[in-house]
Amino acid sequence: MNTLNDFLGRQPAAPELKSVITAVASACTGISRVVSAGAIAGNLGSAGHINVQAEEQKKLDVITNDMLSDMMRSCAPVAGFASEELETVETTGRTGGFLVTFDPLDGSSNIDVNVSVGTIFSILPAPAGRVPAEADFLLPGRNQVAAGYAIYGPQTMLVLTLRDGVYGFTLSAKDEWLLTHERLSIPKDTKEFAINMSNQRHWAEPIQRYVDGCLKGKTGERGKDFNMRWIASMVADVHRVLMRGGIFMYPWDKREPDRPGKLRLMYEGNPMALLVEQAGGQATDAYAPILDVKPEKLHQRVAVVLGSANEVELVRSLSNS
Ligand code: P6P
Repeated sequence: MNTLNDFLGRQPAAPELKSVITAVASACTGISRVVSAGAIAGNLGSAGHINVQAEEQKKLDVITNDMLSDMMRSCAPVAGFASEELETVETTGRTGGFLVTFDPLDGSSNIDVNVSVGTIFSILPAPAGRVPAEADFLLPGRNQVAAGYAIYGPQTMLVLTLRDGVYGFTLSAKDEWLLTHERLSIPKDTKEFAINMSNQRHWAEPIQRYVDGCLKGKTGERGKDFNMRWIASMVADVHRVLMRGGIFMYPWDKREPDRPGKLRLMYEGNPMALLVEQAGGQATDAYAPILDVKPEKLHQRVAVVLGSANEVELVRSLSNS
């Protein structure tokens, strides 16, 4: 079977980009082993402090952030990186090459109950000839040169795009990433929606209407029954959408009206939006493509409605009407 190395060897991308992807994949191999060791290695539970997101950090949030950060520091084409777990960007002193943003362990609230979690990453061009500043990271998602995630589930998989389709690699017992999924494609229609229903009373009216239509199923205007899923790990929910279609939503809600949504643009919304668009789906903030959002802050949040194109388009038309 083809390895990630074989695959990258066939891509017309710059060797420097390929080495960044190889470095991220290598870190994810290590993270997979650390995550699966769980309680045996004493890695579960709280790290005992609050991160920049005002969320309680798990031990594995810290461990995995350190693993990825160390890997980025030692990867020559990386000029700087940003993490969900770090208040601001870190520069490597090198110039040119690439900027990497990542969520080292997405869904970590699921760790202690052994539910799939993942690492999400986004790769952007670095400014030429100078050490990057935080402002250099604030590029719209359309500027990403590559993006992907690792999902630590029954299999550990790496799902990756270099802007020419979406490819899946499965981690072997010999720590090789084997190409197992070529050109993932999201069906245009679906009968499966993913949203945290406990927030229903807080959503904007168009989202209420859309979900209500799904719940009414055959008895309502949709004329077909729907299924619902909510894993509460974005990586796992989006992976399911990439594998079999569906619509994933984390919309704005009125509990924090000044906050666009819960998920973060730079290392959750943008990389997932690139993957979904590359797989023939749509990814919006309910109104417009996520990839067109101009970032203002490193840790800014974004509403997310992504997946099967026709379903996302329906939400978008309801929201814009
Ligand atoms: P809720 C995990 O904490 C996360 O950031 C995403 O991975 C996931 O989709 C979402 O939050 C789950 O949020 O409010 O349902 O727990």
